[in-house]
Amino acid sequence: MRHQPISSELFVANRARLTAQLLPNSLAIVHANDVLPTNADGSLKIFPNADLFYLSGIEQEESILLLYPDAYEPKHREVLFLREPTERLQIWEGKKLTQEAAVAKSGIQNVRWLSEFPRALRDCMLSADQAYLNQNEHRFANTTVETRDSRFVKQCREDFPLQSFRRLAPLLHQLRTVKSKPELTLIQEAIRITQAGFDRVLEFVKPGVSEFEVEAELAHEFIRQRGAFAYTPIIAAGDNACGLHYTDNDQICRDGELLLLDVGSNYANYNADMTRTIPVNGRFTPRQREVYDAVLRVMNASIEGAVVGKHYRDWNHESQLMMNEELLSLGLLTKEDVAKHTRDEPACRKYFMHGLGHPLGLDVHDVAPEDAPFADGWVITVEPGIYLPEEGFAVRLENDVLITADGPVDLMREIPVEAEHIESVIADAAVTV
Ligand SMILES: [Mn+2]
Repeated sequence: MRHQPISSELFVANRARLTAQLLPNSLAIVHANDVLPTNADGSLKIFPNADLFYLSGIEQEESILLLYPDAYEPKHREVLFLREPTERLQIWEGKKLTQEAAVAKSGIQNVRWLSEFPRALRDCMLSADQAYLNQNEHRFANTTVETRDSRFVKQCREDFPLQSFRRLAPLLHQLRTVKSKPELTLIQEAIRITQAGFDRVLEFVKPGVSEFEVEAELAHEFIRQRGAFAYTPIIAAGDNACGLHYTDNDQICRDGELLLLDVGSNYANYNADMTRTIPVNGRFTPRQREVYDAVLRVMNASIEGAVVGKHYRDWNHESQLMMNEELLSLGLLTKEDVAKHTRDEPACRKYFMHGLGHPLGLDVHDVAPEDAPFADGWVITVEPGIYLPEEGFAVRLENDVLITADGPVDLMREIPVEAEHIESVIADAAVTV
């Protein structure tokens, strides 16, 4: 992996936090993600399983983590099972983790080969009172394709029909939402790399460049800094920005247009998620500027409003009320429209149709406990937007924010966002060239 080594203390601490939540005499098992097939004999690069990484720092395919803190046999208390790095495997697939390397990465002392897993599983299943099994329980997850974890659940139900199974995901959601110091350091590194990519785009963009050339600038900067795209970037000029999930990035950026960039770098599996909207020729038109400033005011006020104890739905609703007022000033809504506003039918929905933000971490749309209020240590995105297909542009701005007991901390406060600041950086870049 390209990222710098991470101290195993992070993963040791994460396992301690999880095992403290398990019922007595419980087993918990987490699997790596599948390497997904493409066409013919092709496959995608593995996308590390966030839960396995969180608990072990292991990113290698087919790995299995078994936790049984109350096991009678000390060797069963914490075990990592890996593919055996045979000579043949290393010739065809490259270097794989040795037992020593896996111990150093994870802090788990007992690292075994996969061939020993079935026997260990049977031993543990027959002495544990219950087994916590994992599955993707993100509310909006696409579950069409079965994961290794979900196939394992089926197998366990067949092989151990009288065992009592419990859901691991709610415990992991609760733990993963609250970021520890080392995790924040990794998120901040992802943000720093994202900022470097954006700086590069500010120097690069001018009328006539294509969206994919902008994407290439970002890719260059992210990869050279040990990062990678956290998600397929949205590089959308003009009215392309009005399609919320536009990722073709195949059009030309024209004079007078705005360019919306929804991009973030990933670093060591932690993600940044940023949106900026910049003028292709370096100057906002008066109309673009008034819409821009409206979105910026809503973002700044929403960052201020991201406080401990607030529920997402209320925070989101507050942003809609602010947006109603902005849209009224912009002549996009009438007083009658605003008077009809309800939580279910927000007046601003025609121009601001998506949610205000989401938790961020090992997943871009990170897991979080259902219906819990914001708490100290959460990292969320704040991303209001106004979409005007009739006028051929959209503005969305997005910063990542750490919620603390002392108030919100804008983790992207150093990335240019004021319209005048953006204009001056682009102007300076033009002079230097
Ligand atoms: Mn986002």
